[in-house]
Amino acid sequence: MKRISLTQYLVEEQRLNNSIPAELRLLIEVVARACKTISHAVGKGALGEVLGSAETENIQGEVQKKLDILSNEILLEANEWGGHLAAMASEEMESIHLIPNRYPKGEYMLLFDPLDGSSNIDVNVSIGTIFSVLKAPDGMATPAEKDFLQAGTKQVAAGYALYGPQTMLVLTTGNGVNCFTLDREMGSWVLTQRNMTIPADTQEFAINASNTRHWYPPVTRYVNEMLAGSTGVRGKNFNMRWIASMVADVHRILNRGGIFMYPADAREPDKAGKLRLMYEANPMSLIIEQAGGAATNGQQRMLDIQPEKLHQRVAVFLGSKNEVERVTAYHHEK
Ligand code: AHM
Ligand code: MG
Repeated sequence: MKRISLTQYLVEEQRLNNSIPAELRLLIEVVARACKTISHAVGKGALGEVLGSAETENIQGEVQKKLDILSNEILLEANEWGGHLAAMASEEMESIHLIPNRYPKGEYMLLFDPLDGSSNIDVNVSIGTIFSVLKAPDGMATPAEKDFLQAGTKQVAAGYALYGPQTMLVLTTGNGVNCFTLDREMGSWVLTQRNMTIPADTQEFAINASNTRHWYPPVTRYVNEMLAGSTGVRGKNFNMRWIASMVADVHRILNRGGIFMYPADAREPDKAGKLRLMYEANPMSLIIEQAGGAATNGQQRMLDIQPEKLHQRVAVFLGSKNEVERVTAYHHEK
């Protein structure tokens, strides 16, 4: 196999399609390098004394793990000095992070969930980093939270690193989805899958079924129809998978199709689900759409939602197109 590194891929993409300006290329390489560092820390586990709780709470009121904080610091430090960013925002930080005065500023803004799948950190199950890249609005002076509140369609790049049996980086710059595998001995990202595509139909779904009693009727109907299998209205059997790491669930769907759901439910009617629009739903939705899938909040296309708050939550339905369209249609029926 001829090995194509992440750097070679980005340079060629820039030459061929002019889709990756030099600053964006630097940004992606810096994020990818930070993910290597996080992967190393995750891989050490107890040997690196990085497991367990940090006994602090993040803005969402969730107890942070040591690795959540470490991953956040790794991404902040890696991205401060390159001159490619105007500001950063993280699921783990209440307010946006400005680039220190001593460094030059760039035109991009980076958002990330430094380590997604927190409940899996201490049990050696796959976890990941999710990131999204926006452009600073024209004429922006000092970046403020409102400058980040751009619809998902405005993302110029999005990706995730998956820390599983292999460490992978899945990336889109709006021109398809490509996957790189970390060669741990060489320390380099190698292109291993080009133009990932999601089949439009599937017989696999992912949802946390322990919340069944809280679901709203469209979700209950949709899941019950799948559970009825070949004797029900769907006329076929469905399989279920739930890893509780969005990165790992999305990665499976990118590879063999499926639908991922984290609906809003009646537990906390004021909260639109668990997942965050800016750090989780939007970057994943761009990747899914770029691979031919679909993503909605049950009502509308995810990427069209105008964010109102940095840490906004959203219901998520994403994956194989025909299934996402079906469950979205159920929400529209009276
Ligand atoms: P986190 O950002 O605190 O890790 O939460 C997000 C994760 C997703 O990766 C995953 O899909 C979901 O939470 C799992 O939730 P649950 O524990 O309710 O099944
Ligand atoms: Mg998360």
